[in-house]
Amino acid sequence: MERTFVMVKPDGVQRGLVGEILGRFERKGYKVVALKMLRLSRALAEKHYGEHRDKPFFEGLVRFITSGPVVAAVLEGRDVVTGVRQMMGPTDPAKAPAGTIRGDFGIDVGRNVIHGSDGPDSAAREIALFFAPEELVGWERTLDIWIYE
Ligand code: DAT
Ligand code: MG
Repeated sequence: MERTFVMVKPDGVQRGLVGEILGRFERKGYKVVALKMLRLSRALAEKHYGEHRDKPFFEGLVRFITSGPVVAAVLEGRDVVTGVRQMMGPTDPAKAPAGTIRGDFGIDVGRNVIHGSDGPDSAAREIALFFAPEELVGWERTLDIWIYE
């Protein structure tokens, strides 16, 4: 089983979309194994978005992501990294198909409501950045026989 990191961004929290977004992942069949609300420090935001340090949008991105609380989660499931990215849709909501989270709830690329790791390596890095090992809860879900053959 694979794990990924997702984060409802400050716009998603302010707009009351936390339940809707996490609910989509739950209904898909992914299992929540860690969950918390926090407000990112500038240091954590700069680390999280380190790959974008030299982009023109970096400063605005850091200011936005630290502007209010976020809800961070770790999801577990088969091929969950790819599956979550598909459910999120492309970075720019204008290009995101209806039915995806960004397509359904976003308009502007700078307000695209959700973050999700883009690969297994970034998933491992981001999970470790946001959660201590003891915050990751391994649990048996009796429902799994109805989700996985
Ligand atoms: P994603 O969040 O789909 O992984 P990314 O890693 O390329 O996309 O960029 C991180 C975030 O930065 C993205 O969610 C929104 C913001 N961003 C990306 N490209 C941008 C742009 N051209 N203008 C403004 N913000 C941008
Ligand atoms: Mg990214």
